[in-house]
Amino acid sequence: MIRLFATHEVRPQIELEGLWDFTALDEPAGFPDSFTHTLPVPGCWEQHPDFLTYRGKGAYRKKLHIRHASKALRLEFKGVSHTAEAYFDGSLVGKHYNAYTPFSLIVPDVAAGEHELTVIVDNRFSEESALHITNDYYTYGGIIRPVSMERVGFVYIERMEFKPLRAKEKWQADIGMELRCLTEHEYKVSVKAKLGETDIDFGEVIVPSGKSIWISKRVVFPDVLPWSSENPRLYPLEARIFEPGNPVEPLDDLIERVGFREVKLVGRSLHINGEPAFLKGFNRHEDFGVVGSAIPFSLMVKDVELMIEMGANAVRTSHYPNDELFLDLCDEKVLYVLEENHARGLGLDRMLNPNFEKQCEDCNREMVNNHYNHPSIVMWGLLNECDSDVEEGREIYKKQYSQIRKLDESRPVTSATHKLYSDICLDLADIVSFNIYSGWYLDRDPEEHYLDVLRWAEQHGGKDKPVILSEFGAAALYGFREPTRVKWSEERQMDIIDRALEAYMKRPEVIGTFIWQFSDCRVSEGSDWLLSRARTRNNKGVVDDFRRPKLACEAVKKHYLNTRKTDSNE
Ligand code: ADA
Repeated sequence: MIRLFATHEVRPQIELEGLWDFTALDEPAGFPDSFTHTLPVPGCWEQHPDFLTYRGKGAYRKKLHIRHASKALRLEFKGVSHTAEAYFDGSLVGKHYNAYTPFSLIVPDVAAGEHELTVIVDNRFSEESALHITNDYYTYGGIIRPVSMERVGFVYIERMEFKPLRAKEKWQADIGMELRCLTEHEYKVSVKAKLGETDIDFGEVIVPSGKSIWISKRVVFPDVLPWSSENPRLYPLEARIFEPGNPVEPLDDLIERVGFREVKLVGRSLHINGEPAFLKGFNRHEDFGVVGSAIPFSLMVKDVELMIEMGANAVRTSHYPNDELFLDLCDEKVLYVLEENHARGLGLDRMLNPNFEKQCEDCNREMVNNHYNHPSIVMWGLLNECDSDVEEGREIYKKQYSQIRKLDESRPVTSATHKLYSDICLDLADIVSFNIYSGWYLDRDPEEHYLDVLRWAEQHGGKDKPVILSEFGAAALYGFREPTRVKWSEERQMDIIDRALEAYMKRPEVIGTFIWQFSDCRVSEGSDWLLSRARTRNNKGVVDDFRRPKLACEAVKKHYLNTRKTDSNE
């Protein structure tokens, strides 16, 4: 399943889901001529008994029977982990780096008949890869998210952006659209859209040969309902293009699903549609027992239901952009999302890797452009726990804040720091976010520790800014219960989370708490994590990797269900 709604009625689209041929590739890897296995797409190759810990290259192949010749096929990959080279009938058609962002490719002039799509996937760590490194989560291998194949013509709609604007209880929106032309000649089209009962006419537009153009329009919507926690009203926004003079047969379409909601920081409060909101959140990795990062929809629903059952209303996509299906679900169920770019714990040596800047820029752009329309996303996060305490680091933070703000001026931007007494980037953020492990790595009471950190932050760029506790928590091994309540026991984890929530949630400047973490996750096997990560898992989940609840769930419920209203801190 690609999305929770159909994105096209006009453009033919099919999902290339199912069993694909697969073979592991040895170095030096040429183009594969034979295949040894079949593997599911979407899926991680670690699901197969022969590849449980395989780190290397692998080739996936899908035979395609194409009924109608087309000007172009548009292939969209929602996530390939972590590097992809795509070949159509043996010719390279595109490359992409980063497991967690979507990318699309155009294959021109495709004849009817039999064809072959081959994707060479690489999940190795090397100097080429600045973001995927051995880490406190696992970089799985494979085509981990859906792939779709679409037939497009001379001109098509690449994407749409919907920015709702609330003016005196009335709603307007800026609607933008990218049109692409694939012919040698410019192409004139008339562009129309519809949202609810409102028809929107963009008029006639000339799309220059071989190029993209961006068109936009501000539209007033007198009778729409806002997207809110009580009623998460979502509207299809349907755009179509036509040959001028032929308003009956559309050439192409794109459907987005949007909601009317506005995010604002007012002093030290977060306002959603004018109401103060408090984010009662979890950090969540895309990792689930045997399926790894290729989480099927039913298990995404399970995660969302479990979080909501504990009283949560927010999730931080630590530490990378998430599958759009999960974001669709957050739109429907109202889990506010702090969506994070992909860069966890990278020190200056990594940040100065020659590929770092480009790989981050691509990730930021792909994240914001692809996820712009989700009302559930209420803020962007960048560079979790990178080197924000040195001048070279600060330059990088500055660039990324400015890039994200240029791409989207409608959401606040933050960055989770653990440089609690040395960060020099707090002034750049809209919200100050601390990762703070009082009671676990540091034997300090959370309230006293937090107040100390806050005092320091106030004098070092964070004055008068709202605060998020972006990570706090403790590890516990599922089933290890101990009257002594020692570290690693479920009891100690519960105590630490209980005390932390008690300390943080009452603070007036705190607009959100994100427990580290929702579920246990697999980590890289390596010396860095050998001693602190029993079972090669990060065990700080309040549920384990198969979602069995630990005692800490009760502490979460105590605070998230009973203190502060569902989403308001008034
Ligand atoms: C950091 C980091 C997380 C995780 C956590 C921990 O704050 O951002 O990814 O590694 O520490 O468990 O120690």
